[in-house]
Amino acid sequence: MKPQVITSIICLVTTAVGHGGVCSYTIDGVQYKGNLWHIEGLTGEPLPDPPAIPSIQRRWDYMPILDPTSSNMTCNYDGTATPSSLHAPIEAGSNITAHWDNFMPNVWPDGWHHADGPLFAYMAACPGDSCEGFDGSGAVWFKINQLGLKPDAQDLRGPWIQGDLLLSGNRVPPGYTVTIPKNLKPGKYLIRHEIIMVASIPAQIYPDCAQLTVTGEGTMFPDHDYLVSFPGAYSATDPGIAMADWVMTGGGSPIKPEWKTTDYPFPGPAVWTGE
Ligand SMILES: *[C@@H]1O[C@H](CO)[C@@H](O)[C@H](O)[C@H]1NC(C)=O
Ligand SMILES: *[C@@H]1O[C@H](CO)[C@@H](O)[C@H](O)[C@H]1NC(C)=O
Ligand SMILES: [Cu+2]
Repeated sequence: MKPQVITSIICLVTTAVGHGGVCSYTIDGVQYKGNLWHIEGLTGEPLPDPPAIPSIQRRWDYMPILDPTSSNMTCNYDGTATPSSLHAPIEAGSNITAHWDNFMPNVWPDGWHHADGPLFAYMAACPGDSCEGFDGSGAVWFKINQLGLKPDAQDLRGPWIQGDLLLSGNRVPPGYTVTIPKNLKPGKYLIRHEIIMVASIPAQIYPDCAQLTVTGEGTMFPDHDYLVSFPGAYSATDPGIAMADWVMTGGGSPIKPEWKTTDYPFPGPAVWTGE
């Protein structure tokens, strides 16, 4: 009996550590702190709200979203801007890097724990001249980037580019770098980074939003074919989301015939490049 008890405790802890989100961003060499906001502690005890720090990031909870139609899909939970919310300046055509980490980056010695599944970046134009108060609802989101398998993958079991976010030993989480489409018209935007961890059923979804001021000479904006809502863009039965029984092949069922491909069916709309 004893070994089993120990195993399940380790599993619990591993599961908690394995959750997390985007803890910081880098734009043009400037690092922006994230806005992680715990609603409960390690043993599930409720925690008081921490003092709100001015941040470009919407506050978020580390628990994964297990239902792709949940209201938490927009900008995580609870997705509100901090009282002195900031917008990070970024020129269209330049890069932003999102650094994922575990849910207590100051406590646990290593970072993002998942390796299987895609990475996405979406944007939404904020009405007016601030994103503060904009909740990201409606068909406002367009996809600017998506990453799936690594070039050496033989089938949908991976390896996935998500695995490159894994961190061992040092405290600078490697990031996911995307380029703001260079023809995108200037304005205030939310950027929504997202990891889907497909190695369990239901899949674990980790979105996080941040506020940007996009500058530059762009004049373009995606037409409605590219615009989706969150929740709304995905369903739990999307073939790129409901995948777990094959990923668990390590100890589980054999690979399904439909996963013998390197053509991963990305959920959501086509990528808008503005070209
Ligand atoms: C949203 O996320 C929070 C924190 O993880 C959770 O307590 C809440 O139940 C979620 N809401 C929905 C509608 O799933
Ligand atoms: C911007 O990101 C792209 C894609 O990751 C990369 O190829 C390019 O080298 C980056 N540019 C700069 C200036 O870092
Ligand atoms: Cu996790």
